[in-house]
Amino acid sequence: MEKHARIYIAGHRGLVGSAIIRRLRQDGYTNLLTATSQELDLRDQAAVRAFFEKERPDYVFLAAAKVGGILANSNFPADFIYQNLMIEANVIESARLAGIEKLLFLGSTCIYPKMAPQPLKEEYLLTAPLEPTNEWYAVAKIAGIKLCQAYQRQYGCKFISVMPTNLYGPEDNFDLESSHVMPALIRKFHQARQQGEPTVTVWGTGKPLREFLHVDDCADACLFLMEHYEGEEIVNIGVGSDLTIAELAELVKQAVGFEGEIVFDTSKPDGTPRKLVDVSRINALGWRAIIPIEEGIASTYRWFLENKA
Ligand code: GFB
Repeated sequence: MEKHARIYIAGHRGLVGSAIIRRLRQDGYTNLLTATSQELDLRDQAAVRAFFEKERPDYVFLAAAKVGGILANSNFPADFIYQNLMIEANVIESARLAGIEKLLFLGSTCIYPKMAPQPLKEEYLLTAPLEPTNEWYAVAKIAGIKLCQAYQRQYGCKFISVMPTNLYGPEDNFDLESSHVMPALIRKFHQARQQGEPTVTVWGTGKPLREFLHVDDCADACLFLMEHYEGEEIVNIGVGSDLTIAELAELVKQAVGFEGEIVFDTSKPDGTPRKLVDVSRINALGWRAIIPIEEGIASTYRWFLENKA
């Protein structure tokens, strides 16, 4: 990507989009294109086509999506499947019509089967049933992957798909009902410390294993793949190691300085038992994550204190 290339970041206010913007600015890219959801409703086909025709971006990072944690995914299946399908289909088709140079689509590791062998290799896609708590979101993300692959085959478009593992960092959603586990725990431990509460409740059994990637590492990987990868196959982005939710809760407890007890609410779902990605493909291309989880939790907690507390 040339420094003056016109780069559209769809979803620039979200966790991933905002990290991609920070990174592009830091690297000296000057011609960044964004639109808020009030300015452009990505579910509106005519509006998205008109936007691409007028703005004519060279590169697109498709980070816009309806996202949420395990409870939001279970409670709002229609929103998760419909909104994501519309966003992907509209942006991808409009990008083709506008003749853009290249597009990077952000998927998710929940596209892999619930009981797939670990670590999750890219070729496990569509080999067995999905995790029920997020199958609606996963089906939409799989459709996005297939759109990119189909457009590569039929039209020769350079549309690539990447699958980041569970992400966290600045600009995350810290709402306890709809967030993912990392921001939820940061907020819960912080509030419990502030209010002198004796316990913090963690959902599920604490036994599920998750891998956590700092969003700045994810943005770095996205820029790297935009520059160096053109294949039809999906590419995982992760750190290559995981921990239990109970271990994560201990780390957040220490980072926040909470001294009470952790209690598990087993009436809440665990979700998929393990979700560790195989990172050999992206490692072989020459990329690896560098932000240790302890450092990432500490900096995310600082961001939370400065912006959300
Ligand atoms: O991050 P999370 O909501 O989503 O939950 P998934 C991960 C694990 O943390 C589950 C547990 O076992 C939760 O039960 N957990 C413990 C909590 N305490 C909490 C809490 O206070 N809040 C939340 N949210 N979880 C998501 C998918 O699955 O992964 C999305 O729903 C997406 O579609 C995302 O793919 C990456 O890791 O289970």
